[in-house]
Amino acid sequence: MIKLYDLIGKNDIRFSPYCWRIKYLLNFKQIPYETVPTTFTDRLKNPIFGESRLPTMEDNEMKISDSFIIAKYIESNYLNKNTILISSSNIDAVTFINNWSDNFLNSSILQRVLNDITYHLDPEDKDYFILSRTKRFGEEPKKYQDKHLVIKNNEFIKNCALLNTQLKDRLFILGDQISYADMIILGSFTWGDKVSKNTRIDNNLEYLLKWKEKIEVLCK
Ligand SMILES: N[C@@H](CCC(=O)N[C@@H](CS)C(=O)NCC(=O)O)C(=O)O
Repeated sequence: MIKLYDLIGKNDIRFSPYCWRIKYLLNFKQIPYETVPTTFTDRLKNPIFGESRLPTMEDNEMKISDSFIIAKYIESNYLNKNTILISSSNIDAVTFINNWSDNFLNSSILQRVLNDITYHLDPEDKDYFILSRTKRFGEEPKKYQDKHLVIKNNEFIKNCALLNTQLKDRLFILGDQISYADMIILGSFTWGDKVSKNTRIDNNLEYLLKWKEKIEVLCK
């Protein structure tokens, strides 16, 4: 059975957007899997990871990392299940959404939740997270989040508005068929929802809200 190393925090909270993408894909395709709860510092201590991050997956003696590589592996090795979510006809669009989410949507979420994540970590992980993120962003998570929270028309609001416009005329992110792009974006919103109240979608964005509700059911 597929084994998925899944990032956890305090009280077994699962909050990695990249791990959620894969769990949503596996759930949708009804492929059985088990998760291996893994904290930030478990990953650092366990030599099976090396430079690999979470999610990391083991299947048939193979170890694969990076959510997009994992998703493509699942798509080509579990062909017989349900709909095709990544195909030769949508791969460029899905790749664009993967890059856009990693570079724009996720950073706009991080601006609003970086410090809130620390409340969901056990002491050892919390120390590691604060230290590594302070190094990455050049200031402590609390300062970083506080600074971004006061921005009125911020990046998160703009990204949500863009997604709402995209969903006005189509059922799913890439048209009238569900694709892996839907799982990528839902994974990002799930991350925000799990750790904070700062990434609630505005009630005016009805298309985005309806889409989110629908995909959550389909990927349960
Ligand atoms: N591009 C990678 C990103 C994976 C990633 O950054 N995962 C985070 C968890 S959300 C991680 O493992 N971080 C380890 C760390 O910060 O020490 C993917 O799509 O899987």
